[in-house]
Amino acid sequence: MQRLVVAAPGVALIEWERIEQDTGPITWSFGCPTSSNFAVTEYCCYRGCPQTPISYVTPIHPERSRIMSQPIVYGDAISTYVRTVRLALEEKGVSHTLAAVDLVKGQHKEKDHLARHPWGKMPAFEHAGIVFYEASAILRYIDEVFPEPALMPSTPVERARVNQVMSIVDSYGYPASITNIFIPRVLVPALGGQTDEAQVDAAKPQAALFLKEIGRLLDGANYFGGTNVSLADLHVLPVLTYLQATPEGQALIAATPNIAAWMGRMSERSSVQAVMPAA
Ligand SMILES: N[C@@H](CCC(=O)N[C@@H](CS)C(=O)NCC(=O)O)C(=O)O
Repeated sequence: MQRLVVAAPGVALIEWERIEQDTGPITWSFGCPTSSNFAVTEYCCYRGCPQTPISYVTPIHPERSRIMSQPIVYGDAISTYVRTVRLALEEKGVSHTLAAVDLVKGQHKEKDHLARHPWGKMPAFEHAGIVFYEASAILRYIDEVFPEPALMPSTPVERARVNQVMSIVDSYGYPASITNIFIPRVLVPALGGQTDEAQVDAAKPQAALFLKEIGRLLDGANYFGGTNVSLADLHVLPVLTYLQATPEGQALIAATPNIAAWMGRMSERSSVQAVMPAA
């Protein structure tokens, strides 16, 4: 389904949903000021309902209509990377669809999802007919396409720090915290298996270094990018939330007071409450 915003003389913006995408007459459903829940063919509700030809209505710039298309996030609500992407959309005030791909059932390794993501990971992302994957690429795309509020800071030094923190999460923080501590400590037993203690023990120094480094990079600032929330904050939070659910993680976070305080600040955000209500 495509969305288009049109403006007509003397009429505020009207949002249209295109319900047929094939050739032939264009059929739209739309929220009409005088009548709702009906479809029209080549007519709109401008100047009375529903007899005005659609040609009376001028589409806004194509880029604007692209922006109005609603994104789809393919993944599982419990995935850290899915959460990061959904947090960015929430921060932007962009409504989206979560197309469920069940992580525990292994649906990310099935044909449908492999067609979106050949490595069988989540999330995959769709917007305005384009499908792609890799959370950092998705996050930067969201930040560019939906401009307000900016989720990257304005100076090169601050942006470098945001990019550095995101990369630290991907390269070192996620493997130590999630793959080698949270999953064996919490997920494996929840699914009836046994924790590999050697795996957890071996990961502890890496998780400690992760906490120490992001604590140093946050320093006394409110957020990783400085004054405002940035992509880095949205990248780190879901990982630390799961790490905190382990005894090892709790101890590490408690020993890094600026990170503990930052987690408290983040948990008050409406985006966080919407995407990860237990955080
Ligand atoms: N490099 C990927 C990593 C995504 C990733 O590792 N996602 C996890 C869920 S949080 C996943 O799909 N795990 C399933 C698996 O590894 O089989 C990205 O940035 O999007």
